[in-house]
Amino acid sequence: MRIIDLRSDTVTKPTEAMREAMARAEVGDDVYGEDPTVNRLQEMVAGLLGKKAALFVPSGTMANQLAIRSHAQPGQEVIAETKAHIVRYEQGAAGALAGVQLHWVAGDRGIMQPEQVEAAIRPKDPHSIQTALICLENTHNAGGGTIYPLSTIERIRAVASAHGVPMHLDGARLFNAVAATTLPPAAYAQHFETVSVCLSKGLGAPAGSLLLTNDPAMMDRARRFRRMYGGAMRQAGILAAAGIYALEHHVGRLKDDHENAKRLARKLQQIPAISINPQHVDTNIVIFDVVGNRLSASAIVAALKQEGVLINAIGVTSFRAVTHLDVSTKQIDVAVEAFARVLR
Ligand code: TLP
Repeated sequence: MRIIDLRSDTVTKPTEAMREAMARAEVGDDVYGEDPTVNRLQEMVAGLLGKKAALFVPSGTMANQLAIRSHAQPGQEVIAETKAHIVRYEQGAAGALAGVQLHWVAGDRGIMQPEQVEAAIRPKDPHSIQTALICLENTHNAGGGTIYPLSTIERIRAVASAHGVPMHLDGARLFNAVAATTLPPAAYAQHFETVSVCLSKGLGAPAGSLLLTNDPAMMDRARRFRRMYGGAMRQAGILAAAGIYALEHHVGRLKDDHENAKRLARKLQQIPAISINPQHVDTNIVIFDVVGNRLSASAIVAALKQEGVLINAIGVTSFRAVTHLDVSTKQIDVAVEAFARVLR
């Protein structure tokens, strides 16, 4: 049985052509700044996002955490949406490693409004904790792959600038937003002092993320914290080559994943036990609920696994399915048949 793995777009495996690019990569010691392939990737991504500099790091979590550590002082506060990856899935690193407190703001499918952000910024009085950073996530993972409207970002930026607070974008899936809107990545990135992007989600590279900024002092701090956090690698060009290959070959095809996600959502809606609004599927993430079924979420996940379909439960009745380059349209249809059998 061929497994249809919809748990995440992180499960993709490097293609033969990507592996060849990795095998051929010219390498050097990146701690000395001497890996030509890492340098090429950094320049390429900086150019795409319209930033002066990029830093290659092992993971999206590290890119976000370097941003938080480099922007904020211990004892300060960072604003993030309640379901943000930084809040939910980074093992409390902002508190544990940067010594900051996260201030959650509940968005609508992950999207915060400027008025909410403004209300969360602390007054500059001597009693109050100080706001060091505002973090946005685009697309928003737990919100359901939601695209941040550019106009909302612009209005949040205006609030941030009025209060002198910098902004960080968790752009792990920024290229999904780019593929869906056809806006250039720089149109989003220009509003943020720092941006992280991942190569190992829908782009299909085995590992690697980048942190971007225009500010040389910020880049210097991030580079030092990368070393402190154990993320300074040596002949990392092997990984960077996969990233370059992914950016050259896998950005355009992200819209296929979005089509597959919409198809999955429309078909799941036909199953009586499933509650889903296909209109809420902006990109490659499909979040839905199973209502009134005798099976628990973990029992449903286990039953689907028996049928060769892997998904994640993300709540008592909620599930997440993610489309990616290792799942075909045909497999979406096969997966829906498995859902129908399990939830009959
Ligand atoms: N997300 C993973 C899990 O950690 C939940 C997934 O399967 O979606 N920002 C966002 C928005 C993310 O979705 C992720 C990974 C990260 C950051 C972290 O990237 P990595 O896994 O490279 O540390």
